[in-house]
Amino acid sequence: MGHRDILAACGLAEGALSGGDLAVTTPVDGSVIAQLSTDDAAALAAKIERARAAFRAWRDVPAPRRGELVRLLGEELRAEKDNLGALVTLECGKILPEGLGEVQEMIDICDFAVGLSRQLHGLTIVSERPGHAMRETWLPMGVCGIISAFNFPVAVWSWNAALALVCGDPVIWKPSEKTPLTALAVQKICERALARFGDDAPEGLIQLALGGRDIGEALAASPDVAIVSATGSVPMGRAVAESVAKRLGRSILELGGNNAMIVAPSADLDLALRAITFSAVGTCGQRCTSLRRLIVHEEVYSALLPKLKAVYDGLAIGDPLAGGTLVGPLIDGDALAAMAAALEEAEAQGGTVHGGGRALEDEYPDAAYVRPAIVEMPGQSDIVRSETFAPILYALRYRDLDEAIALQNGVPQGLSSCIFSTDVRETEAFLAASGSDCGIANVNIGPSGAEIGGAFGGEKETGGGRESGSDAWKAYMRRQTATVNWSRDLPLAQGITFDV
Ligand code: UN1
Repeated sequence: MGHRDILAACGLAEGALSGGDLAVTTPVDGSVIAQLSTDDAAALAAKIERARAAFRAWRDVPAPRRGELVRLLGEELRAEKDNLGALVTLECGKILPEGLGEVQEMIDICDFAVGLSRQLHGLTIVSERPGHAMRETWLPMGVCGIISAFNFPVAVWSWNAALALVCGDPVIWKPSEKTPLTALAVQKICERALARFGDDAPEGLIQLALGGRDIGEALAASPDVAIVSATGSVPMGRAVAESVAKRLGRSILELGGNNAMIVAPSADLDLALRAITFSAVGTCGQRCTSLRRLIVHEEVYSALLPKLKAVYDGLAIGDPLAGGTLVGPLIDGDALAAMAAALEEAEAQGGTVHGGGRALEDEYPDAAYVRPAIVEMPGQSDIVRSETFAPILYALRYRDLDEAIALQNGVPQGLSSCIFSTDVRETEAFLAASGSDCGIANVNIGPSGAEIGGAFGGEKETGGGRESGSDAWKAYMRRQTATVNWSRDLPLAQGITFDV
């Protein structure tokens, strides 16, 4: 399929893709595939107002009925999986199996949210007073703004939107400027689900706002946006957090990661090798969960590293739409420059670089294909402690587990982590309070590729937010504690007497 065919299959007709101020390029070959019109401040304000009105209606629709909308959305996504998956690949450059996997992640979270729509459970609590009952109820919160990044251009929206919608919250989505086409395609899919759902869904329930940083800033600053869920860089998240905190709103942050794998002496090295490769070079190293640091016991280091280098040397780098490709391009030239700069810095800090550099430059002069790099480092220097959104894997040695865990935790980020070991003492130590400090800690699987059923997010500079599964839904609702007196007396709590 040609690029135009992929766009057309997603309902993006050529006429709507020209004349605007926002140029969209495909990382596949660096060509411009659309010129889109963006929203200005006034357009966004109108959208927020519509979402506020939608909230007043949607909050009263029973949650299982709200779930029906998300069920229809999941059905529409199932029907569009191939088309949308190809568009994800075209617009952000991840290989087709990952593009399809991303749409599957959307379908999975829709299924999860449908079940959840009948399980927004609260507690009943015993009262200390006779003839009194207490209960905790979860109620819709308000408009939810979603700011998403280019690397998961649609799945991250769905983690937030599927939950927000069943929780009773309208959504306004500001996608990355680098990936607005997938957002437009998803909006069309939503419109089909809304049309099938009928009149219970108010106008303005699911909206899209295209634009740059100013749109994200305006969403964050608006007191009418009750929740702002933001995925992206640490500086972006910090700006959003400050703006939302200033008005005492609620933010859900999913920011940078600097994810490590500890490879212990007892590890199954073949398994580790496969996990390392997928998590370090998958999505061309542009997942927030990508493996960036390999902390290998000195006993197995010299067995593992040569094998890993051999795997890296044989990686199929190329057109992400073509079958058999494992490594697609970086998103753009800025990412390419950031990778080159990080490798230079790593060398200056004592590193030995294997791989790296541009690939397929003659064939794709305007795209950013690279050879993934392994950098053997003498220690955890500054560059190792910072996140570069590219396939750079820093390899470090360790002698005992305490040292490995200290290295693993010795970075500002706290998203994902893992250990490869068949020694239960080590794996349990890794998962204990004094073990990994990350939101995600895995045993004998890599740090990336999480299922939607668990809560997703991490600590420290990762921002502390949780999205997706488990009880992450609670962040999209307000908790109400109700005490009901069904007696004929008015006893006061704490035994206070107050006779009037
Ligand atoms: C991200 O990179 O922003 O666990 C999200 C994973 C995916 C999600 C990554 N399910 O790698």
